[in-house]
Amino acid sequence: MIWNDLDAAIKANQSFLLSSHLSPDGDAIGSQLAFYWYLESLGKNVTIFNQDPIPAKFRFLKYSDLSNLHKPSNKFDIVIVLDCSNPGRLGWDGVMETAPFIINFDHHRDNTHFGKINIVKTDAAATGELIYQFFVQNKIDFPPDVAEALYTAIMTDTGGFRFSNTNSRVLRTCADLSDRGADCARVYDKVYTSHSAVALTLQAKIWSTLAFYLDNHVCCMNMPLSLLNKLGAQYSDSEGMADYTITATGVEVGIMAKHTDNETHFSLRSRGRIDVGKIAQKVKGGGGHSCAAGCTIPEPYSQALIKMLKIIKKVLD
Ligand SMILES: [Mn+2]
Repeated sequence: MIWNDLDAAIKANQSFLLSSHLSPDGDAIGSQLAFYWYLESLGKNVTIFNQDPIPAKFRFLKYSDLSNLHKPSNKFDIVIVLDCSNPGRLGWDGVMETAPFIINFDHHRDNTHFGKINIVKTDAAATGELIYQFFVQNKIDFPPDVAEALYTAIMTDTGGFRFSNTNSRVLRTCADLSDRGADCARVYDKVYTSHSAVALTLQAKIWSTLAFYLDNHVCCMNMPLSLLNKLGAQYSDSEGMADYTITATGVEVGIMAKHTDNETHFSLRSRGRIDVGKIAQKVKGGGGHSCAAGCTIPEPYSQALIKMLKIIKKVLD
């Protein structure tokens, strides 16, 4: 049983590094903080390092101030990589040299099983849900702060319980997390309705780029990354905009593009019929879930968009 392997590996080792993907989201962060608590409670030495900073909206979570911005130079017994489908998505090099033992804890279906232990369950709504299952199966009694971190992980990866990965198991898990002290209204308020004035201004600019293609089956918005500097906004202030691209009836694929002069990153969304993970995989390095995926085309936005629309058109036809 995989939980026993995990349990044994943790018990046999002392120093741990926790890390997750670039632009960490609620699941990446909530999962790390919950696991940080667990390892700390066992008396382990635990370091958290993420290539990108924790967005302000998640800093209400306990331990969120412990994520290092600089890669530790020392070696660890184990690196636990959470919510990250392959080492490239970490955004930092040398994970295999950082520790002799990698634990890969994830729910992305394009996960490359790069760990010595791979806990990859693609039917889980969030990595946080897997950690919850580990805690419950091992009868680990976790405090309200940890329940709140796991609740945040699941709430954000289900788009606030709106996406098709929301099911009765997920809701029962969240009900239990509420019983254990997660404050649902507080988490919602912190994550979804605590924008700064600058963030809303940025989002208004992004909305103004709204365009429809392929007989209105595709909705697209875009943001030049230079806009962030111009407004004094953070990258994370634009998070969540991709989800609005599939709110128009008739739209099958939503595109949110973020671009520099020579590179365009696409976040893709689907209402369910089209598998955007497969669309993203047609671009080198791309991938993701069937309803939310991403890829990068090393070309200016206008050219990259033409390529992306060509790929989508083939799938729609
Ligand atoms: Mn996730």
